[in-house]
Amino acid sequence: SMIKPRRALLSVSDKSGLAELGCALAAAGVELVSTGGTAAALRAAGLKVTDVAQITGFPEMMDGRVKTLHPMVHGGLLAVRDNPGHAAAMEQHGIAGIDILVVNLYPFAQTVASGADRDTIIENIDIGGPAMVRSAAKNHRHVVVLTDPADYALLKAQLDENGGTQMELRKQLAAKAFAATAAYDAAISQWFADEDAQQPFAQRRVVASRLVKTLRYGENPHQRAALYICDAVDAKGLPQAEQVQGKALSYNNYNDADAALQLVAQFRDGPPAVVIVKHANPCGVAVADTLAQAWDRALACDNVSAFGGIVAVNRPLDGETAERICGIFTEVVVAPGADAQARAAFAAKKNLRLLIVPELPDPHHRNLVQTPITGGLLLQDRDSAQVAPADLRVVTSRHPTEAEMRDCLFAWTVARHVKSNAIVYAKDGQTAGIGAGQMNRRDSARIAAIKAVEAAAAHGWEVPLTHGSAVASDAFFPFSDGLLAAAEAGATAVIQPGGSIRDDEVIQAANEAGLAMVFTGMRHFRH
Ligand code: 93A
Repeated sequence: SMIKPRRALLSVSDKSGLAELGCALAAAGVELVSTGGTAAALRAAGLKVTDVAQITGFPEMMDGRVKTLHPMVHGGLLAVRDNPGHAAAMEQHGIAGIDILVVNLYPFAQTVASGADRDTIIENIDIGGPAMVRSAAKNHRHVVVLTDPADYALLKAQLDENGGTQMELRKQLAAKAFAATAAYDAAISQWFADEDAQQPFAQRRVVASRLVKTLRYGENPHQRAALYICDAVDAKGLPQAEQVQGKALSYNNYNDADAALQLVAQFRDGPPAVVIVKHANPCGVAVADTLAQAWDRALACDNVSAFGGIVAVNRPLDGETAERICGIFTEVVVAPGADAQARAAFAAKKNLRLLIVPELPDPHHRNLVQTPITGGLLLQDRDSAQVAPADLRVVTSRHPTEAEMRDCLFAWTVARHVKSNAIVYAKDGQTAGIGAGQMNRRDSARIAAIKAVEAAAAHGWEVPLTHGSAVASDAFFPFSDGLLAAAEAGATAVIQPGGSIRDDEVIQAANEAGLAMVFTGMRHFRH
């Protein structure tokens, strides 16, 4: 499977590393064939080059649109060397094999990004380059294809070591080559879609991602799974995390860590905040003067559920907070930094996965989210919209106090990150009870209250945290029962979208219970 190369075709727009590679190939006795600009660059480096025109018998023509699109080139790339029919065709037509292809494409995306005019953009759609890349990659049993200057060193190393290329490398680079042409065509189709202003959404490229790694298993051990990173335009600018320590992240770890990260990002510009997530739902969220205090307050909400949880914080971790987090079994910690003491504290917990993000993502980032359904997928904008203070409408005779209003908004921020039906009680910047994922709103209100009562008993508090709290509901109360359940749990203020045909009944119930209630006009379902 080791192939000693005799001939290389080089045709690159990005000429970085080219002269060096050319020298290495020439030194290995490889004949260099090249297109106009690339040949000039190689000659400038003092190398002997055969023009591709000499091989095709045609000049590069039509402003370079037709340079390498020729059987003498593609025959040389595609011929199966040990196939007698192919060998005969090579013989008959005087086709010499091309063993190394070095191509990088016209810079289409960069041309679009530079604000170039339409004609220039069209001219930067590479045809001959991808065709050669695909030919060489298809025939990787015989040909090695380089599409990225970063890989030149790999080839040089193999030539130095073996005087030839190994199948393993050729296969790996072929896979990369097809990924490159796929991404290239995706960028072109995306540009056409973006041009069609009538239907920008419907034309989105949705499945555009790169395999990062396969995971041990999926949500359950019998499910296969892998991690992909989107290179969709929409995902650009989202920070990626670095794992500092701990076991490999599982499928559920990724999912939960993302839920925690997204929620803590809501507090990006606020005071120290801690989020504890279990099964993609928050089970404790708090802000405080210090991260350590915020941790205590987040944990107090539901320390039963916090066991084996995922923790996210909104500022670099200090040693004290890290020590406290280590006080309970925690699967993953996500933070925009951790100081030396924090790292030392976590180091004692071998399995704990510590993820450092360079910065918290913008909670208003307008990327797309997809949900698979049988035989297809649903695509929508991420729920990144934010209700403006001016859109809040007090609907009860009693107005919320300033403190109640703060609690309402805090609860509202958390509620949008809780699976529907979501009910969140909060007091003084601390969740007091979270009810998630129930099929009716009243049950979510009651479950959150029950948990708050249990937490109070566990901590020896006289009253649960829900007493004197604000309650947020991710969608309107269709009946007054959910609201009454919240009032019974001790809530004094309510925030919800409003918009039910029975709003009047719900408002009347709130007034009778002495509650202050605010309508947001915006719903935050999360299913
Ligand atoms: O216009 S093309 O699609 N037609 C071709 O036949 C062709 N062959 C190679 N562009 C073509 N190329 C591209 O030219 C390569 O992909 C590479 O990006 C570029 C190198 O041109 P030069 O060597 O003149 O700088």
